[in-house]
Amino acid sequence: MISIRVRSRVSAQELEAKVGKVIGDDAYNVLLTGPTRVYMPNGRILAVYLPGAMKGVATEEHYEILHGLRKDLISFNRGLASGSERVNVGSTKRSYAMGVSSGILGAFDPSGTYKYCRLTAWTGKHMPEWERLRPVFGRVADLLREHVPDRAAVQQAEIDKTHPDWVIPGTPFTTITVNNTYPTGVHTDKGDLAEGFSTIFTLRRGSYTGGRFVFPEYRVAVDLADSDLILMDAHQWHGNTPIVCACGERRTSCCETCGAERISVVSYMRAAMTRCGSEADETARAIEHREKHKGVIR
Ligand SMILES: O=C(O)CCC(=O)C(=O)O
Repeated sequence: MISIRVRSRVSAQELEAKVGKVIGDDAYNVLLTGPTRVYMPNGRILAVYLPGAMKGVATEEHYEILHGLRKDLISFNRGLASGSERVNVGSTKRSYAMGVSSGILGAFDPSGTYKYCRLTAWTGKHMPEWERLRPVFGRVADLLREHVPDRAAVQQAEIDKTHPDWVIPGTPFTTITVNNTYPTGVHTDKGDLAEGFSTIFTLRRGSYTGGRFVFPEYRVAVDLADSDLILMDAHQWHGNTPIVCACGERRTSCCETCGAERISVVSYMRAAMTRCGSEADETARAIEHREKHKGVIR
């Protein structure tokens, strides 16, 4: 494994022009092609790239489950990461980003109309599939502990304060985001543990170009191949280049014609999960909230 330390970052002005946008290949000049540790100018770790690390771990069975999510889980809440402008719908105060195939599995803290901690709807409805996926996250966790032990330990300390009902057993993760074949606009992740570390592995099918994962502030990129893993500081700006499938089309979903598909699986800890009670406590809180607002909320 080689280590590199980037010496400079782009100006705030140059970066600002890229925020929320899908960036091109002109946004980087270093492309990682083998196992690499990347440090920021301040000496802190930016990322660890582990090519092929999930080979034989994330199997066809796991691919089928993750592939099956693509139509079930469309999110209008990815904000900057959707690579689109938010628009207001009708006279409501709510705004929505372009719908992208991005779903959340595992646990989530109170947000929006949900005033309680919960397992996401997909997780609750698909327990057998969720349990079959869990060993994959266990391997991601082992690699995080091996390669970024200090940040993994900080995250584990927060996990130890979190009720086990919300923790993926044997891991320092509470939550998983699964994206299918769309380039994220330049964004930083929100709600995950600042002092922890995030992880992304990819599963690829068919043939496409692009979808490169870029840290535009440091002009570093990587073309995550099938079963590659990157451990990364998700609080640094990151995004993808456009994805063009073998039919020649720019994709924001997997191509049903040529089969081009890029699934990215992000495993992390939601910082606010330490404040959740047990699942039973949170369910009681949800029922109480619903009773109080009968007819107003779902
Ligand atoms: O798909 C990728 O490469 C990036 C995913 C990502 O940044 C996200 O889900 O926040």
